[in-house]
Amino acid sequence: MKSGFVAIIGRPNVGKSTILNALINQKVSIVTNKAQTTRDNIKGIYEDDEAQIVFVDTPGIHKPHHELGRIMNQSALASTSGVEAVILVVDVAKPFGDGDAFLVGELKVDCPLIIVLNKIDLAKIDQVQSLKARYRELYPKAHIIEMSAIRLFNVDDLLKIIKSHLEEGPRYYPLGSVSDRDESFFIKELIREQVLMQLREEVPHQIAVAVEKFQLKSKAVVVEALIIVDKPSQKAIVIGKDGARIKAIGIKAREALEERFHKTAYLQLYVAIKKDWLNNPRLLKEYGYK
Ligand SMILES: Nc1nc2c(ncn2[C@@H]2O[C@H](COP(=O)(O)OP(=O)(O)OP(=O)(O)O)[C@@H](O)[C@H]2O)c(=O)[nH]1
Ligand SMILES: [Mg+2]
Repeated sequence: MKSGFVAIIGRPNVGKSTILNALINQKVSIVTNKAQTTRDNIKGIYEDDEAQIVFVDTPGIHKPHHELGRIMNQSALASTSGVEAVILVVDVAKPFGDGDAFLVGELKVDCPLIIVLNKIDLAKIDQVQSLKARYRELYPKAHIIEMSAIRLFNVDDLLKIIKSHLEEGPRYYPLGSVSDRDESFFIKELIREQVLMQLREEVPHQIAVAVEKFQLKSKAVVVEALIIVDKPSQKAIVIGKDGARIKAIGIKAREALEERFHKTAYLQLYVAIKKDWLNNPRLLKEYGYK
């Protein structure tokens, strides 16, 4: 069989995680309308009769403002070495800007590059054409493909292009594997996804989730988790008036747990303040960000 690793990189919010989930037809990576949703390199494993492809979803590359941001950029950029191909995802509905130039400057690719112009459902034809011309000039040898990940448009074509660059190789993960991450990682991410979706503006970026307890029983899943914030004002925002917001987060997160485990979920959420955790190496490590 053919096999190999493929990194998915790009600016925040362009649809990298949506593409990964579409490629492997499973929800491995959380998706929200907020930039910087993904914080870790997350592997999603695709397998069919011909090939096993290990996709690596990565955090959006951006100008960092804290240590966590620097770690996120580093892991995204590091994912491009030692892989069989790199997918660079671009939001085709946005004009080429400083953030794109920053990424192009940071990016060094020494393997086949596939540029995905995503969100064509939102773009006008001339937007697509001018962005395509720009990337064609920047990367003359790259494949350029238009896509709407949300509508699953051209996902199969992307797979075909990737397979054309793979060689015979071992099965890196056992048959049936979906990801390299364990259940407590997915629980943390499902809760963080709900926090991100319920909060606006700057606060979501300054939140971490730590799973304190996780028990899988025959008919139930029991979870206790901490929502970690950076300052007291954020704690008040997460809790909301009369506890309304944390209650809403809890309800949605519990539903997500029930959907994932097909069991009744019992979820307790607490909020803790850890001042400046985004710049504290010890706390970053404790919350799983190396
Ligand atoms: N209209 C449209 N929206 C899309 C498409 N693909 C993704 N989105 C939306 O774009 C937003 C960001 O998607 P993500 O997959 O989280 O983007 P990402 O690149 O992983 O973002 P980060 O993890 O923050 O770097 C979500 O609201 C998606 O639903 C698409 O093809 N069309
Ligand atoms: Mg993402």
